[in-house]
Order: sequence, then structure tokens, then C-alpha cells
Amino acid sequence: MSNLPSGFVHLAGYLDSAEQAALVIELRAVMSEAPLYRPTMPRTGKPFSVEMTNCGMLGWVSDRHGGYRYQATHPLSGQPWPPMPRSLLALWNGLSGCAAEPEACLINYYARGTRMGSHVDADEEDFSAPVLSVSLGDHAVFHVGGLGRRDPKTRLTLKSGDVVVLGGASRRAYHGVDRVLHGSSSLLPQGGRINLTLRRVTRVVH
Ligand code: MD3
Ligand code: FE
Repeated sequence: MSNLPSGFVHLAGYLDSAEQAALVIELRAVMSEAPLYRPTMPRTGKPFSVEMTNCGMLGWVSDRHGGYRYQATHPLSGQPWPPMPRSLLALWNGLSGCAAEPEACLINYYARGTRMGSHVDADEEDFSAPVLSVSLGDHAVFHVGGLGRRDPKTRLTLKSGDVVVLGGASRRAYHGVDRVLHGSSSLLPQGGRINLTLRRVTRVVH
């Protein structure tokens, strides 16, 4: 019995193992230029469970005093984010139905035992464009609910190579990662899970 929000499309196994391996090589280059770091929560300064970095013109960041926001530079190095790999731009062009390019690709790294609490992605100006998610490495138990925090949730497993398109109403739905199934994939030698989210941030002029 699944009751997914409208516009939620789960493409299980969309990337084959060669495409996944090629993407990991490109992401290693991105992460050597823009290292993973652990953001902190607005106001409390509590560290996130997940480590993050970005590629593209803009990156999503969070810290105690500045809050959630997009900015053009890595918060530790002060350097511009590395460009988005062309393979990701091609994925967006094939699946998003959005003529404008994605501006941000948030890279989340889930080490053993990490999770992401239920939230809505609301720091973008443009909600007409979908969010496109790519999962790599260990499987994750993911939940998606509705527009209200207490709405019923559907749980599904996101596996390596899965792509999810969050368009329409699903773009504003609550969602999160309950747990990562350690050792469920051999894609990443050190284990864990990488999730990419490609986003449009500024308004698309139609
Ligand atoms: C449903 N990431 O980075 S990706 C995030 O697996 C985030 O790392 C999760 O939530 C992860 O903000 C989930 C799938 C996803 C992304 C955006 C959504 C699902 C979504 C936006 C609205 C509804
Ligand atoms: Fe999210």
C-alpha cells in the first residue's frame, strides 16, 4: 500500500554499474577539490549526522549564525564549488523536464550509523523545477510523507543507481533517511552512501 505524493518518480536501477562507477570517479575529483565537511544546525550549532559538499554554481550550506542558505563558495576553503560533471547535466536534461540548467548539486555522504531527519527542502526560490536525486553505495531506508509533518509516510529502499525525480506536489513533501544498510553495496570501497540532489535555486524565467 503506497501513497506517494504526486510527481514522485522512483527510477529503480536507472544507472547501471559502469555508470555508477564512472560517476564515483568524477565525484572523487569533485571531493578532492571541495572536501566533505560537517555542517552545523542554525542557532544550536549542533553538527549534522551527514557530511556534505557541493558542485555547480551554488551550494547548499548551513551553520549556526548564517542558517540554511545557498552560496557560491565552499565554507571552509572559500573557493568556488567545482563545476557539475557533464554526466549529471545530461541526467538532468533527460529527466527533469526543466529547460534551465541545475545550479546546485548537493553531495551528502552517509557514513555508518548516520541518518537525516524529516524535513522539507524550502531554501530554493523556484519550486516549479523538480529536485533530482541519485543514490550511490549502501542502500537507504527513505521516507516520504505529505505537506504536513504528521501526514502518513511511505517508506522505500533507495539502492545504488536509483534516481528519484521529485516534481509537482512531491517537491514540497516531508522526507528523510531513516537508516543506511551498512555493507549492502560494494560500490564504495570505504562503505557508506552518497546521495546527490540536483536543484534549481533561482527562479526560472519562462
Ligand atoms: C522528496 N536528501 O539532501 S534524496 C536532501 O537521500 C535530502 O540524501 C535525501 O533529503 C538523501 O535534502 C533524500 C531524495 C529526495 C530529495 C529531495 C526531496 C526526496 C525529496 C524533496 C522533496 C520531496
Ligand atoms: Fe531533502
